[in-house]
Amino acid sequence: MNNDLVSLVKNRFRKSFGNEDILVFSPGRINLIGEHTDYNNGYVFPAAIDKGIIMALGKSNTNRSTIISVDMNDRLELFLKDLKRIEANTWKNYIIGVIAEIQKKRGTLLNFNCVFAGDIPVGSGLSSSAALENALVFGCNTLFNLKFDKMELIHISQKAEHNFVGVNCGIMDQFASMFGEADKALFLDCKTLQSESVAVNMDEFEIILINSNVKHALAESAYNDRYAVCQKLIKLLNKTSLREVSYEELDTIKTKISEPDYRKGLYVLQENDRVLQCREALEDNNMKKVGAFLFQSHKGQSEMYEISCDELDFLVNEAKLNDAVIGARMMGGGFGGCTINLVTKNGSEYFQKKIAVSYKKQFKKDCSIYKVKLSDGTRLI
Ligand code: GAF
Repeated sequence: MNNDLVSLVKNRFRKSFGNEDILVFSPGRINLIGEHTDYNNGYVFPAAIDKGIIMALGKSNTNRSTIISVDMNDRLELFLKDLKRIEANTWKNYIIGVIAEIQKKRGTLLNFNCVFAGDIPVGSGLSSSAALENALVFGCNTLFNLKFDKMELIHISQKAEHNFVGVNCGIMDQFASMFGEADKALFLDCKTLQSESVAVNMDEFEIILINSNVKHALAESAYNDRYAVCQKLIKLLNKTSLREVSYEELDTIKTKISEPDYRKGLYVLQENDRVLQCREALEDNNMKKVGAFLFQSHKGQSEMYEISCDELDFLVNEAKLNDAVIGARMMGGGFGGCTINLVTKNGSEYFQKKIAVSYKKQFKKDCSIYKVKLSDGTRLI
């Protein structure tokens, strides 16, 4: 927990509104493996991390609700009876979306004040958006005793993203942020929403995230394009999701679709298989094997699903050349953001120094490096 951030949020709330009623921490997430499989009803293997959003909330007697983002140095004044999406791409739509989706189920809320700040770099693939949605939905649920269970809360968060932000995201990010467990990764079947927490033995390894600091301007529309390709494939195959499709079935439409679309479908099928194999390897405590699946996953994402970029490919290739790294791949929606690296503790420092230098030399800009721990999910603090 970032105590400086907690103090910052508390102080800002007290300065603006008096004492807060509740304080929430909602984490970002990593994903070991299983990328772009969630909206295909497939398997994912994420974990919550020790970076996230701190949010203070309190009831208000005024005629509007005020939400302050400390990081953006910005505020939002809302009349809760009349909520509309804002046209511009802004953090405010996450807030408006969550409140609107709650109100669809529980009617207009009483007014409240809210102050939040985070230590997840925005657009880095660590899901600052799900952390924000979950912080707010969890906070309102507690503040107003709305009696949603956690599964309902994450569906509200996801709907906010679909209907107010305009991203057709799956459920992985909201699930991991809400249900995360310290030192564990969550194997999740996105079709049944059954999950199993698997201990990740980090005695010898560290999880190092390397942020390419690339933010693709069209990342959201490119994400939706991938979603659309998968929808097109299942329509042709007369299935409800790619989870229901076998390799043989996919081959039956090979001549009816473009080669890039075929490869994208094939990637999803293969990535689902990799998640299952990776879980076995993790349960056998065979970290080298886990790492090998990460490298394979990156190759699929880059060459088949086409969601990588030069900077991410460079970071993974450099990692592969370093003996201390047993696995690396790009992570999250893609087109920029972070790579995840499994690195031996002994060689980690040297690896970090070396890759920072080579990245700078190659792209004339800095990457950012974070060491993360697997953490518990959204909670009161
Ligand atoms: C983003 C989405 F929000 C997730 O639902 C998931 O699809 C991920 O990209 C890719 O695996 O983080």
